[in-house]
Amino acid sequence: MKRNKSLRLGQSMLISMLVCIMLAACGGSGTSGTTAGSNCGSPPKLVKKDHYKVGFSQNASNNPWRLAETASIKAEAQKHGDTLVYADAANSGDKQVSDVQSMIAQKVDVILLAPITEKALVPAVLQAKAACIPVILIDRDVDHTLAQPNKDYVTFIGSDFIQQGKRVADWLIKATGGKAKIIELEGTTGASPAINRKKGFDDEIKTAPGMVLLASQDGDFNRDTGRKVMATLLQAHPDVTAVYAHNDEMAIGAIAALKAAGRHPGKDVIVVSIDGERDALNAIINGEEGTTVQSSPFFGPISFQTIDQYASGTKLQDWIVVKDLQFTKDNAQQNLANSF
Ligand code: GYE
Repeated sequence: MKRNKSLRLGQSMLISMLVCIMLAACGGSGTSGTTAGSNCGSPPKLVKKDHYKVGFSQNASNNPWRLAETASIKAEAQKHGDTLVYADAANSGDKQVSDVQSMIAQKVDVILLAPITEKALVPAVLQAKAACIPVILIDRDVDHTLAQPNKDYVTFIGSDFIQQGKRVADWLIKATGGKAKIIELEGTTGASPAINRKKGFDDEIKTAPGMVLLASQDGDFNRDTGRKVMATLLQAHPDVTAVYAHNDEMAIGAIAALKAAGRHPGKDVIVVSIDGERDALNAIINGEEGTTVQSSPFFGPISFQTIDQYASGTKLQDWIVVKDLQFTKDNAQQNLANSF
């Protein structure tokens, strides 16, 4: 009897050990992001292949920047003979999480993810990790207190947003002789470029006492939202002399709002922004915009090169920094052909 009991105990221990090993092998299904038992690496390794099945989760497709990025990724996937599983989250964090989950279910080899905000996609990043699928973040980062590069995901490929904001501020301080009353149109609340473009700019203008920030509001990186927010803020702050928009789309919207209110962008109000879209370069050429600091959307080549390096076992940096140009009336014309 005693012997039987200990036999049963031994059997059940063996079964639970086996279940543990099986769960570890498939990474478990939890969303906690713990790596306990996971045997596919932290971040998960990518087995070298001639052709990959690559997931690309795009957060939106409603502006030229997003369309240029998607086209760049698609062209490069084709060049490499890779299969691309593409999804557009249409500006919804919830949809983007389920897009990534669907890529996990389709067993893609690796996921390129452009997370809409810093926090919304963290569970999806951790779920991919638990399923042994490496994630490479492109163009926007996640909150590092919740998920870390070289651990939960491979790396972040993207611009230095703080530096972009600082460069715009430096240009504006010079152009205005250090005296301006500014309205700031922010990108999507919680998105890493919105957080850091604000920080870079706001910190820099504090070094010039004549630079006054009148108001700062979310325009969702969107042209029409930017136009509407600008129209409202203009009524409360008719003394505005400069507009800083976190992207070109909102700057173009702000220019429309200024003109509709009888103002003269480029003359009585200086408009500055970030991205390097064709419409912004044209606005610089015709004198309605002052400067735009580039934020390149051409992520195809660098993303697929990073996939190859990762599969070859190259140790990657936590952040692969994309270098940006700056456009003013001196070089806007000559860069028009490469814009988007
Ligand atoms: O500047 C903006 C887009 O995440 C860097 O998002 C990107 C930004 C880009 O909607 O236009």
